[in-house]
Formats: sequence, structure tokens, C-alpha cells
Amino acid sequence: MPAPPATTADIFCRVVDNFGDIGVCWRLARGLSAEHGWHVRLWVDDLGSFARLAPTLDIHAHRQMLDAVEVIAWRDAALAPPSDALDASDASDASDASDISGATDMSDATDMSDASEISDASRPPERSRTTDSPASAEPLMPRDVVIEAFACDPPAWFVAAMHCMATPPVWINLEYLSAEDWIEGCHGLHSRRSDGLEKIFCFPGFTANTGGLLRERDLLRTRDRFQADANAQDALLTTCGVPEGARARIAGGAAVVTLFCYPDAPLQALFGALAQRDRPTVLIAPHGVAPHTESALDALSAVERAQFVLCRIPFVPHEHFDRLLWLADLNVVRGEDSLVRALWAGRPLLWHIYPQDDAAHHMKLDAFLARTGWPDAARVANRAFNGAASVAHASKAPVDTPEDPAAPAARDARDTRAADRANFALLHDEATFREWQTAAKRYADTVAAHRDLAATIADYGVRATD
Ligand code: TRH
Repeated sequence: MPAPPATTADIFCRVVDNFGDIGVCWRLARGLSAEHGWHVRLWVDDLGSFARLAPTLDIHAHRQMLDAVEVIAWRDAALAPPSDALDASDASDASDASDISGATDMSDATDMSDASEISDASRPPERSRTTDSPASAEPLMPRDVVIEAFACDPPAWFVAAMHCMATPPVWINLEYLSAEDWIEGCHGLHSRRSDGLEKIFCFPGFTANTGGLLRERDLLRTRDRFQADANAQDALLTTCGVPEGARARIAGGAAVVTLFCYPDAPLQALFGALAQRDRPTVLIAPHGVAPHTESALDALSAVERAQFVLCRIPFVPHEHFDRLLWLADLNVVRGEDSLVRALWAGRPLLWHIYPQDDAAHHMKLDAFLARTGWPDAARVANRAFNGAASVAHASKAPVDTPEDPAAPAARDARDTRAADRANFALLHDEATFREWQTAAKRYADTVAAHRDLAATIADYGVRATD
């Protein structure tokens, strides 16, 4: 019996800021392609950001193949109104003509479920633009499944094309990650638009009743092998640009702490606690990230400062980034995707959550922490790292005399130091830290027992091609 045709999909990704949007989409695209055999087109509006995570990407190419995924430069100029975009005669004017040249004359297209056949027939004999790869010979009609990442709105002409299809694509809105309970009630909901098209809401999450998290099939087994292989770890550190001196310290027993946080992270408090450990720390931070790292280190006493080696390294591709997290003793991560990857590392982590108005992020952080089963001290440290009240700044210091004008400031500084010490105490309390290590591994295993996000989405594709 011939194999059923592969599911085809379009993933739309707008890079709002930072790297999380493209990080998630890139992992999802590769997961659907490598593990579910899908033919994926990934539309990205900012190839520059993408290239930080995928250095072999050609940021000038209009269309290109990367790891069996077709990457399309999604330029805003291509967001022509449907009437223009659906008319081949206007295509030569569009700055992204190849995007729309396949979408010619939708009015004739009664059944576009086999998009390539119909588009082949309507493709102009000679394309008005040169494109960059053989992949560009394929016209860009909507496919079986459309995945809109984080409500980024596919181009209007594309939605119009979806509307014209006898069997419109399965349209999935991939939402942001949250550990809050309410997402279980919203995951999988359908919403019908006024034009009749329907969207399905897919919520990634940590429980069985959500869409799950991105996790490649062999990830934890590969991680376990890597964590047991000191040579592989050293080779990875070399590849990532960690200098020999720092690698020697690691081989000699120094702890590794990766730093990938937002600029306002309380690094001084963190470093003050790490400095109390009975082993030195090698800090690994990408260039440009956590810009106050150097000044926070300089603010330490000479004895404390001597406990640290700082390695600034370039951004590394996903595979290397994951492995850095696997080999670290503590990962400071942020946003969404690096949190998930640090979770899979099965090691202690501090999550610097993306800040939101009205401190909504503190609720999200608490919802996550409540699920982890980590020791209380780990939750306290995570809250403190995000400026959420943890240990009260209640100083037991004697009240200073009112005559001393410097006293309140000195008292404040003392109180802050005392609170920092209490909030991050587990970083130098080896017994509690070990408890955290065990709990972190256990929680990774717990979540890994659930279905992963690519598999959840692949199921929608099966329904699309039934
Ligand atoms: O970059 P972020 O801060 O992204 C955030 C979040 O996604 C947040 O939800 C969103 O609202 C906001 O942006 C706009 O953090 P995040 O999510 O961890 O994404 C970082 C990506 O960068 C992740 O895919 C890992 C990747 N990365 C590398 O591949 N190599 C590296 O060297 C580093 C430091 C990161």
C-alpha cells in the first residue's frame, strides 16, 4: 500500500523581541519535520534574529532549506490586501513577488486541497523575480495545517486563500506557555471567525491536559549519555568558546553556572551567595546578555571575586545551548524556550521570567513553582530573583540613633544583604542544594511522561489529512 502523503504545514512567526518566538517555532518546525515527516514551511519576519540561533541561515535568502525545513523570509511588504494578492497581474509590484506568485487567481480555485496542482496551472510561465533556492519553484499556497505562533496574524492574502479552499487548512493558534490552571480549560478550544474559518487554540503546558512542551523523542536519553561523559562535555565547552583555563577549573571541580537572564536580574545577590560555596564557579554568559555581570562581580570583595571565572561566549546553536544547560550545575534562564530546555536538563534553575504589567508574571512564576515539587528554599530563591517578595527585609539590627544621617542607608544596605543571604541560602547550603538537584531531575521526568507539543500538533495534522 502506498504511504499516505506527508502532512504539509505553514508556521508563521513574528519576532516581537528577543529570541523566544523564533526559538519555539524553529524547534517546532524541526520536530514536525524530523519526527512526524511533515513538510514544513517556516515564515519568519526577522532572519537576523533567527540567524543567532541558526548560524548557517542565509539572512539574505528569500527562501531556503535548512534542516529539511523551508524557511521563508516573511516581509511585511508582502501583506498585500487580498484583492491585490489574489490577482497575478499585481504580483510584479509586490516586493515579495514570489510569495504571492503562487497565489494567483483564487476565484478559479474551487478546491485547493491539492494546492500545488492548482497553483502549477496558474503559475506565470516566467517568474518575475529570481529566487534563491530550488525550493522556490514550489508555489506558496496554504497547506494542510497553518500554525500561527503567538497570535501573529498570517498575511491577509494568505487567509483569503485559506478561505477559498474547499477544505480549509487546520488553523492552529499556538499560545504562550503558562503553568496556570486555566490553560487546561482553554487548550483545544475552537473559535469560529466571522468569515467561517476556524482556529484551534493550542496551549503548551506542564500537565497532561495541555499541549505539552517541545521535547525531541530521544532528548532525555541523549542528555543522560552526555551528562555521564566528561569528554563530550569538555569538547562541547571548547566548541562553545570556553577558554582552556576555565575548562581546567571545571575539570578540577568548579561549578558551572550559565547566565541567560534579562538585564535587571539581581546578579549581585546571586554572586554573593555563590561566593559562599566551597567550590569556585565558572560563569558562562553570552556576549551582550546580563550586561551588569562584570560590575556585579567587581562589587564583590577580593576574596569573593576570586571564586569566579567569567566566560563570555558567542550565541550558540540550539543543540549546543541545550548541552550547555545539561552540563551546568545551575542554569539561569528566562522567557519561555530556555526555561523548558533548562527543565529538561534536570538541574536546578532560576527562571527570570519575562516581565509583565501589574506583576502578572509573578503569578505565572508561582504557578510554575507550585508544580515543581522543589524544596521551599528553591521557590524562595526563584521568587527573590524576580523581585517577588520572598524573605521579608526585616532587619534584626539595633535601631540607629537619629543623629547619624548615614544610618538609614547603611541599615537598608545591611537589611538587603541579610535578605539576599536568606533568599539565596540554598545556593551555598550543600544539603539543600542536593535536595534541589534530586527534585529537579524528578520534575523533568514527571513532565517528560506527558505527550510533547510536536506530537500534540501532529495529531491535528492527522485529522487534516484524514
Ligand atoms: O529570548 P527570550 O527572552 O524570549 C522571550 C520569551 O519567549 C517570551 O515568552 C516572549 O514573550 C519574549 O521573548 C518576547 O527567551 P527564550 O524564550 O528563552 O528564548 C531564547 C532562545 O534563544 C531559546 O530558543 C534558546 C536560544 N538560545 C540559543 O539558541 N543559543 C544561545 O546561545 C542562547 C543564549 C539562547
